[in-house]
Amino acid sequence: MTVRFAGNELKELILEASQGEKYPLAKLISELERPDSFEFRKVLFQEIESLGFKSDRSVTIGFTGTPGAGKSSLLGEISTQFLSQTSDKKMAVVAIDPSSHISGGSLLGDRTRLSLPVREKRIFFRSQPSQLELGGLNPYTYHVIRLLRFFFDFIFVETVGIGQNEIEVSKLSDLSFLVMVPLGGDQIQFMKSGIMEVPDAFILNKCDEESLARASYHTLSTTLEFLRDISPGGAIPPIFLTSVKTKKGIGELLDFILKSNPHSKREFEIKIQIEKWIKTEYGNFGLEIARQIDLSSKRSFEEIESLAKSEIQKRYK
Ligand SMILES: Nc1nc2c(ncn2[C@@H]2O[C@H](COP(=O)(O)OP(=O)(O)OP(=O)(O)O)[C@@H](O)[C@H]2O)c(=O)[nH]1
Ligand SMILES: [Mg+2]
Repeated sequence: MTVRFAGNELKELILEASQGEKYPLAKLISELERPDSFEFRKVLFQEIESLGFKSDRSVTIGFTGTPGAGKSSLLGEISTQFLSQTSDKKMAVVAIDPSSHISGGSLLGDRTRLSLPVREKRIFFRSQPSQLELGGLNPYTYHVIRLLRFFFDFIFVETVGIGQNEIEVSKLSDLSFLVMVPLGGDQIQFMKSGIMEVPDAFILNKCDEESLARASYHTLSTTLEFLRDISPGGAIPPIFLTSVKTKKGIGELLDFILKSNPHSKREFEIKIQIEKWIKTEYGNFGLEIARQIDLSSKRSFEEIESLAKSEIQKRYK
């Protein structure tokens, strides 16, 4: 990669982005979304760390669910309440959009049903076209999230889907929600079949009506009873009943998120993401080799990436 940023330009972009300036942040993200971002990533993350930014206290929150369950609407309402309930916290939303075309680096996720002041520095939106099948995580999502973690206290990742996608998002989330609507019989069947990784919490959205809400809550919590036998401590995940229409339950949901102190999965995260990248790039053959190398999570993603790459290429010859 040629050097895209001369002199102090990168440092200035980082400092401006850290202040919540949207254009510099969008510019950094666009660089991370290039297929050949390796050199840039190396320089970027080194520079950020040398400037003293830390990312370990940021919380990543996955919002997954069936199309149209109201994920974007919920995140819109959460954003609004976030601004009034907190004074010094910052949040970002990354929406992985299965259907829209490339939004040309738009500053506001265009499908987030939201109109917040563009100048609001405590909130940042980004929509990423999914380059895989329906709702699949974008290959660059992980690096974008890594960057955002240095600047935002909370990062919400919205993806469509249930099953595999839900699992993909939960791999990089500290806290994952499954958003459903009342009487989603298919979804409940799906859960029963045990394929799905259990999210940290459920949201039943569109609970505009009390009776429907109660019935659905009952169905879902009964379905989840089986978890008592298999989960540590016999706990079942919390279920939030929300309505964007009546604003019901959203305050409680936000409260839960703000107070959450999730058990970080970061130590496994790099390994998981490295293996995912190797599998895409080199298939099972690469994976086998990579598993023999000491990919200690103490190193940065880029260091492990380049080590794995050279080992795999050596063995290919
Ligand atoms: N009645 C009612 N409608 C809602 C509620 N939340 C969202 N909607 C509506 O449901 C539709 C889909 O909402 P979105 O927020 O786009 O849903 P989504 O899950 O982000 O959809 P995709 O990103 O396409 O998967 C919109 O027409 C919303 O206005 C709610 O609580 N009650
Ligand atoms: Mg949406």
